[in-house]
Amino acid sequence: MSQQCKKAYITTPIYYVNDIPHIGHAYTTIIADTLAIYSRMAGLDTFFLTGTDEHGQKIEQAARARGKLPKEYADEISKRFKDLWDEFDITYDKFIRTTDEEHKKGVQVAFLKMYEKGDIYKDVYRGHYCISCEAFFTETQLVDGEYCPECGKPTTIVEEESYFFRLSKYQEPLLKWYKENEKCILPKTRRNEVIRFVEGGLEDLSITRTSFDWGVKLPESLGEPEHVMYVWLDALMNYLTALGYGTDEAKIDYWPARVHLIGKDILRFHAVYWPAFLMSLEMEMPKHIAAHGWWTRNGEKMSKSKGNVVNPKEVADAYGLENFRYFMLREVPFGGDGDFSQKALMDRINSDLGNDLGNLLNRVIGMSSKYSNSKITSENITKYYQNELDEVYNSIDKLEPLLFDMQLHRYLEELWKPLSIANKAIDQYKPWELMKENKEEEALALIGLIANILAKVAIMLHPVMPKTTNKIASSLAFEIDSNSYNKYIKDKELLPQFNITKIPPLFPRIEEILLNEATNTPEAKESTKDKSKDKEIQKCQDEEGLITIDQFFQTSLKVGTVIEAQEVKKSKKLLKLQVDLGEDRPRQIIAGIKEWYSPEDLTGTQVCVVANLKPAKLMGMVSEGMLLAAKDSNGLALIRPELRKEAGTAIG
Ligand code: ME8
Repeated sequence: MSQQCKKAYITTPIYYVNDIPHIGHAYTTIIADTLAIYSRMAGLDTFFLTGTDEHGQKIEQAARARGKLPKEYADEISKRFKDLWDEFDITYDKFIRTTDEEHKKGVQVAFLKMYEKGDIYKDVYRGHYCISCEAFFTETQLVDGEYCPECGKPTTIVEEESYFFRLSKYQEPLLKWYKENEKCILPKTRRNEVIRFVEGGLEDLSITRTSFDWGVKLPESLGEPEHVMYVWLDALMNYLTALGYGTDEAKIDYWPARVHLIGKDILRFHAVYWPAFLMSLEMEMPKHIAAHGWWTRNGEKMSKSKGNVVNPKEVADAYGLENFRYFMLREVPFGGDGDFSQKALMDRINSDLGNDLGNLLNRVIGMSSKYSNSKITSENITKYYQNELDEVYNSIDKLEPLLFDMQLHRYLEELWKPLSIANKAIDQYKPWELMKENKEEEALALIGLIANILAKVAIMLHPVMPKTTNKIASSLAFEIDSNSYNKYIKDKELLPQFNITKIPPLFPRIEEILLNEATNTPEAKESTKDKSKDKEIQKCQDEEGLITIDQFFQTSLKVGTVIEAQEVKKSKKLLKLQVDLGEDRPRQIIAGIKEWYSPEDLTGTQVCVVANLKPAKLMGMVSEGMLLAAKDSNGLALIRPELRKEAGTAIG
């Protein structure tokens, strides 16, 4: 996205209403929202579109399965999406539904235009259709002659009269477009994939169906009441109809889109069909089609039937919406897949947000109140700390291109450098010592430097964490808007003299995982009951021998102090231990270590204990834990902490 363009039209996919929103939908929407907030702050005339995709066989079937009419069902689920985005303060300018009358009219206008141009013709479609992906496949594309190559579900054989779009005609123009526009598809690796796919040859695309009727009808003038439009033609057109294409074109100037944000699953539709439709309609090409990767759970694709769907609202409620936004954008390189882990989320909050950002603000608040009556001045910063300031600008200048190239994780990584410069400067110059040495001017300039760094970081972090950064700004007595963006980022001005206000800590430390595994929909919880999830985890372990970090942290490992050890009579192997784990009473642990340790060897020493095992009975005695040990051909050795640690200290 370049700055020369004054308009920024940003879109998410329109989501199918066959399923309620999950973390993947939230991810796309949050990225788009971040770009939209940034664009507005940077003074671009921004239009941010999201919505729901409501037609097609999949939705018709989903409605029928619930005994509902398609529209009634679509109304319900579409509202769930809209309500969630409203609750998440998503700053969309329009929420489009493909059942909107203007949309349907716009699609018909486009169909007629392509038809009159000779790009649409009538024939018979014979082939395979995947209802789940709403996509056609040739015999050779299928897996084992029957299954969808995208989702693995069985396809159905379709033979029906259909209108076709001359996709083959656009093969060369498409290749030309990809080759001449290096950034038309982001990340670039995806562009290469698309080029290879198109070079493999494009067949004309069936764009109407007659075997069901939940879709946009063909234009009346064609006299084909039996036909409804292919759901992807209908859906893709939303990007134009939302601007009034074919009806009231007041907003059409927002076209071309600056960026269509999508998941990698729907790249072919956006990077092949959509530009071909646009060429046929003689509309400009979008600037970027940006495809992000896939969020998984324990390495598996999320799906209701597997019971592993992460509910974004539950995560946001537990960990804070803006923390969740930060995590999603920071954790995974754009385009790559990411496994959702609460441990990783917790670490980002405690470390990046709490330690690096929150503590810095606390330090400024504390130091300014102690040394300067909460007054900040930027007066002498350049005199003492020009180098630090230069380094800060060096990072800040790199940010905008990273954002508009969708390198959001790198954007945040780079944005954290000024924070580290600030934290380092405090440790290096030690304002408390400067004060002792009567170098007050230098000390206050340092506090001013830190406040200015925080202000600049807050502005650039604002699109990701709008409310949190507003709180930082209000503590530093300024407001985040286009004005301050221009002043403090573009023009590199420093803050004027002002008073700092103390605010409560922004990122209270999170000590334990806040959601149990039931971050699921009620349906998913149902399916968890039948142990399908356990089976999936088991499968993941069996196939790859790997576990996720969340699985690891399900095991509670603790340091224990052996306060008593006895032999178990009549047993060659067992010792009975009383182990202090820092709890209100010691645990009894029956351990098979008699061959290698005597009771005297153990009393008073420390061991590592699996502390959350179900108690088991060994020779009639309850054992409330297990010791960690390593055994090879030379015998067994207990695993112990290198240095003495308090009984009950967690290991991990
Ligand atoms: O495809 N990880 O709608 P859809 C990351 N209606 N992103 C995910 C995800 C995951 N696990 N699951 C879903 C459709 N997404 C069509 C789009 S547009 C003209 C029509 C996100 O409800 C991702 O952006 O299946 C993906 O592209 C989109 O949701 C698919 O949503």
